[in-house]
Amino acid sequence: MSSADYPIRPVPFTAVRITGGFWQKRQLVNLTTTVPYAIKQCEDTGRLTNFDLAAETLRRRAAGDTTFQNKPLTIYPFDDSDVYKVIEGIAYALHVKPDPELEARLDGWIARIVAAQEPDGYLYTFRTMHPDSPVHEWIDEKRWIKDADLSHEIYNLGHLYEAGVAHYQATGKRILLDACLKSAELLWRDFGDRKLRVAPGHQVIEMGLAKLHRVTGDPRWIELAKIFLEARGPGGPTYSQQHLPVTQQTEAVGHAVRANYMYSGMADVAALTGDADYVSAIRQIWDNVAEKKLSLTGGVGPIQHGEAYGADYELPNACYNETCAAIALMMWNHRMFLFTGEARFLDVLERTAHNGFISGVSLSGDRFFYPNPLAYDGVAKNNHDQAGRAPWFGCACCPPNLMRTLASLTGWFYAVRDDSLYVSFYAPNEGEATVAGTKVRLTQATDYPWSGAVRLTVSPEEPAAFTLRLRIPGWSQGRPVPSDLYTYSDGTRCTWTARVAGETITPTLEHGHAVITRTWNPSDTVELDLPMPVHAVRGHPKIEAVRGRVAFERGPVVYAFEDADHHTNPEAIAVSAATKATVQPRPDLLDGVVTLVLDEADAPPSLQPVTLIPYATWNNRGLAPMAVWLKENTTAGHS
Ligand code: FUB
Ligand code: ZN
Repeated sequence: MSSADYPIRPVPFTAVRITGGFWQKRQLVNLTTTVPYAIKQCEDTGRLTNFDLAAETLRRRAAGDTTFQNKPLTIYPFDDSDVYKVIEGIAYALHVKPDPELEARLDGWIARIVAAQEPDGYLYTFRTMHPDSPVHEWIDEKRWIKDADLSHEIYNLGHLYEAGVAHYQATGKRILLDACLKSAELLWRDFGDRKLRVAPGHQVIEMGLAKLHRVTGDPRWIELAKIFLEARGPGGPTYSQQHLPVTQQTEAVGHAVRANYMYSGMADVAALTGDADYVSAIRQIWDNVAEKKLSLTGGVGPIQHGEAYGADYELPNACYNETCAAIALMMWNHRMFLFTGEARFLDVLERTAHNGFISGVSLSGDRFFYPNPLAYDGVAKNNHDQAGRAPWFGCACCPPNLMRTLASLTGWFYAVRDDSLYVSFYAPNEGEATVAGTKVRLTQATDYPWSGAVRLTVSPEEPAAFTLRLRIPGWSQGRPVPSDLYTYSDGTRCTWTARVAGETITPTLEHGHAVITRTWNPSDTVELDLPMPVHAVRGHPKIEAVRGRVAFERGPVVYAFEDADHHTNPEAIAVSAATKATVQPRPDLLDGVVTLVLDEADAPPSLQPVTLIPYATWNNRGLAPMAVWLKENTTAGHS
């Protein structure tokens, strides 16, 4: 087990249970619908059978049938990774709630995967089932050679390692973890001496190796992650972040999922090895994203061609913003927080989580968005050739990624450093952390994100002195994002308040956290009140797509106009930033949301009242035009 790691340690997701509200609904649908649905999709589409086909080729050839080979049932050489992500998600689900039937099903899957592994540890169904010649143009005659390009051999392994570690931690069973270690030994033999230099064309192996390192304590795995990072640049494709050595990269460029996975992997390697150069590079890149490349919804990677980050301020509304890119951005931001203790990283994470991430799955849990645009015309087949939320995709990276993230998101809620306990995320939950040697039970009662009133009960086993660090979200201090990329039109800061054991306190703010140091007694309460007015938001003048437009948000939730409410295209209306907005809870709508009703005097009577819904819930009522950024009516004289 590794002792060097992030200075701030997250309280594991297994120690925190959501007890109600926004995330409980989503997590429940994830467990009861998305998990079985994703299992069925992996089985029905042939993703799992690909492993059987690879195993069959191995068996038949070993038995002397030297020309036998199979063809894959699916399109992409990275389809193995969907199975691994689903396993990881199921493992997280099992951790939270044991389910012998599900575990047995997983055992069956894992046996099929292990049977497809070649004797030397190589695991990649598309080559193993069809070894005499490449069965796909992305694959070379030889192993690894085209990984720098598109073979995804090493990418698949990154997801395998994440799954293997999760499965081991959830069940105590070593079978998948052992397959991972056998595969990692092969990587070590092939790459460990640096003679073969391949920069993985799609990152994620770095995070997978960091997890293998943490669980085994074997220093080779983190060394390998470093070897893969150091193989990058100069002169390679920007698309896959091979244009420069990683420590010289200063801007977020290229394919957004690849990029954000790489920045997360660099953070892990830095945490585990103390390599400060990685940290200074990803800090600069993060500044570039927060200042110039982040959608209001917390999505990134707006350019469809190359699924990529754009130029500075290139933030179109009909954007791509892949769900996986949002997930990878959250991973990266969480890691930045674990390094620094700065709440601004969590502010971005929170914005993405409540908007551009959770928009990726329908309220029913079985329909998905791959891109998450901020405007839609009601007809375009922009969701990988499908209009509206889709049942699945040929390239199905997003749904299983959503599923594993939702199953484990309580891992963001709390963190500990020495005698400090960080409260990072607000949602009804019960958790347990150890701070300065004392076990502390934590309970949050709140209706966040619909209300900013949070009642936190802090219950150490016995009276104990430690520091509570409560995140005071940027939005409650008049800053929608940690930069000037978006601003509130009224420029106001709200006055948040905190009370401890019934007494009002005025804690100091450090790195965006209210710091409360005292001797805590069992059942002490902290009441945090974060007022949640509705804000009209404007974009930086350099963002062409939002010039002359305004968006609305409340707390961490971004709102959208959807034609399903009005039967009018959002482009037909204009609203004033000064319009009075009424906050209207609608338990009957979209599984229970809070809507904003704009008292927009200049809208035609047929449009009154103008209702806005939380962006993440759009397209749950059929196809209809939608927009986050509405034309601004600057002539109306509203109060
Ligand atoms: O290349 C594997 C996955 O497919 C990427 O992460 C997604 O962006 C999609 O291209
Ligand atoms: Zn994806």
